[in-house]
Amino acid sequence: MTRLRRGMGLVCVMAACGAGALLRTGHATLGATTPGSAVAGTVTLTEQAEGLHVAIRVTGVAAGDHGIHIHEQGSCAEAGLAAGGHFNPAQAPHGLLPQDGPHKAHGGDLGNITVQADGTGTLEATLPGVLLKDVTGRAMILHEKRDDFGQPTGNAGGRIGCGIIEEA
Ligand SMILES: [Cu+2]
Repeated sequence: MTRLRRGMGLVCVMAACGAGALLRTGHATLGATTPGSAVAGTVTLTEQAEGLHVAIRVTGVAAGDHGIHIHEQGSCAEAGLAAGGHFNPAQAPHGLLPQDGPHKAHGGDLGNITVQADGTGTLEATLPGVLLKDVTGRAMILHEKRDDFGQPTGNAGGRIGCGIIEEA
């Protein structure tokens, strides 16, 4: 029986099935934090055995690397400042979670998304030790500048895009 259930779960991964599936999925729609900005994006989150898989696509963003993190609060007000600091349940230093692991990075440390000359960019990353319920209702923040992984939050500057993570 256990084998059968595992097998069905795997099928769901391939078919990306929705309600009733073993996998939980969530999403966020990123919008600009300031009037007149064309920043937009979509985020899809999928719980997997290795962690929370996050797929991000942005448009209308200046070319180059931009820090992107899950922040503590679920608000995009005040040009994104109301989202507060990084989601950091382990009180860890700032880092790159997929590479550094949960003891050496914040739960929301996704690093950078690279934006092309046409203003689009994509990022796929898996956050080990993070469940969808941990981040549901929190804000995904896209920054003005590159995350240089300096302490305490990577010096990524202003918050140009923001969206609240919801369970799908
Ligand atoms: Cu941030």
